[in-house]
Amino acid sequence: MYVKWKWAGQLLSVFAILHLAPLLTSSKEIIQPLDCNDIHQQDSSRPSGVYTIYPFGEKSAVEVYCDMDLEGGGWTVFHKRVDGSLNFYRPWNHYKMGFGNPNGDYWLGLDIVSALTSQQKSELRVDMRDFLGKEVFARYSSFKVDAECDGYKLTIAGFNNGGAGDGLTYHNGMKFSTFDKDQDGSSGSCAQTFLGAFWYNNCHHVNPNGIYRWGAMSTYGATGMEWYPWKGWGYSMKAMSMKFRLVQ
Ligand SMILES: [Ca+2]
Repeated sequence: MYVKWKWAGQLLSVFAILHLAPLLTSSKEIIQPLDCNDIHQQDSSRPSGVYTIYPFGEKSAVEVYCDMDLEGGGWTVFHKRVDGSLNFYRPWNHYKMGFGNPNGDYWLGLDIVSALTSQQKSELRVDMRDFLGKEVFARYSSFKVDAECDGYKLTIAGFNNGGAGDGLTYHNGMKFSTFDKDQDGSSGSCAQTFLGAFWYNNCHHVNPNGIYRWGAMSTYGATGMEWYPWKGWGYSMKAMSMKFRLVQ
């Protein structure tokens, strides 16, 4: 008798799993987040870390680092350099598609940044740290990156100083350039000269994708991960990150 009831119980369990599984899956699909702000809105107690977002719908899962601490959280981090372990001197296609690991050094990709900042009004925050542990930031109340057919043009406004100074207004309105795609405001190639990839003008006040150089170095000027208004062109940061968030 006992055995019979045990079988019946197992059959009931199988029945429940088979019939509930589609319901569980579909409820999951409904809450697929577009960006880190969506994740934060769903549950504001979630900590900073790596999450999955769906910037182009249900088949576009991508790993991203979300900052849930700064100024209330909800920031989608699209550029992060913490230890120099990753080479950022890369071609156009890498900057378009993204590279690295969001647990460490990485670049999310211009297609995603463009899609998310074009759909909704966004703000930008850039954080940086020197080798003595001092931290500063720059914030911009408006940040947009156009589509690839428009050269991923940068539009930025509303500077707010967190100690770093305004390094990005000089780059406003510029298209993105890499060593194999020159769209800068110089007769030469800024990406090749300064060993990075950015919205170069003629050429830069900041070089977040420059080479990792462990602080001050006078040779090969302006090729490091610099932020000129804070430390000049001869000092490469220990860490830097760039992040955006929906403006409510
Ligand atoms: Ca040029």
